[in-house]
Amino acid sequence: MNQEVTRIVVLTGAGISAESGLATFRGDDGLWEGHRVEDVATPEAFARDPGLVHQFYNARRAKLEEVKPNAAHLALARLDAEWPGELLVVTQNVDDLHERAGSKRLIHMHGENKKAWCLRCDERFAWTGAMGLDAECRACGTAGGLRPDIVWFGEMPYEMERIEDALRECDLFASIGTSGAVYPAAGFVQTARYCGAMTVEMNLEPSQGSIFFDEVRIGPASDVVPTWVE
Ligand code: BV8
Repeated sequence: MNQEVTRIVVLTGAGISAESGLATFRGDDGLWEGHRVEDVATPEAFARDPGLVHQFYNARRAKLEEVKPNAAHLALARLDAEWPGELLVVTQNVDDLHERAGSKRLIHMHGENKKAWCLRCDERFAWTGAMGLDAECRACGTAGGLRPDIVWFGEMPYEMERIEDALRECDLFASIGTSGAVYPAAGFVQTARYCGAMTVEMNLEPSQGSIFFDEVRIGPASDVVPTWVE
């Protein structure tokens, strides 16, 4: 990393967790039991069939117990520990691999699968096991009002003001393992670029937004990210 860079924003997507064994969304495994992600990751889907949506997230939450951070997560955690300037990792992922690798300066803009949100009392809290229709809220004690604390399609991502401030201020924006298919995350590179940042993309293949990047490094994240961090 050259020294005149001081403020870095890193966006990550499902591709950074692929080599840890977590499915991405839009590869050939982009369907889940015959359902398009967009069909099970919406408030309407949850209202229509909460059991199906719980099943979708329970399966992915259970998988988190079997996987661990890979070299790309660990490289970003090293950057977090050693980088003297500003750094913010914004992940679209709802897994906990960045924090397990040691990243501290981290935002989960699409929420976290290991958190529950009670629609009765609006409290959010850690949740590790399966979540069912009769799951009880730890805060208010009522049953049947829990959903995964995840941002679905049509819902506002978390901490957008803080993210947009960081994008306007940064002088280096890096995007890792995302197809550039989902907004507002897919538009971050344009904001950073417009505000004068250098931009680099690291991905297994060119994404929908590759044309907006000054530099594109193609390859698996566990190879490309540690090299970039060095
Ligand atoms: C909002 C949580 C407004 C659920 C997710 C038309 C045009 C523009 C926008 C829209 C539109 N119609 C609708 C919209 C808005 C919509 C959207 O963008 N839709 C898309 C489909 C067009 N966006 C929203 O609804 C967002 N909210 O706009 O709110 C608003 C405003 C005011 C008030 C209220 C509301 C909310 C979007 C969040 C949805 N939730 N996730 C869950 O995770 O289950 S999105 C979901 O997709 C995941 O978070 C995922 O991270 C994200 C993006 O996918 P990727 O991470 O990029 O994963 P993908 O599989 O696509 O790609 C993986 C990449 O990795 C590939 O490129 C692959 O090559 C690469 N890769 C694979 N292996 C490796 C690798 N790279 C490196 N190494 C490897 N080994």
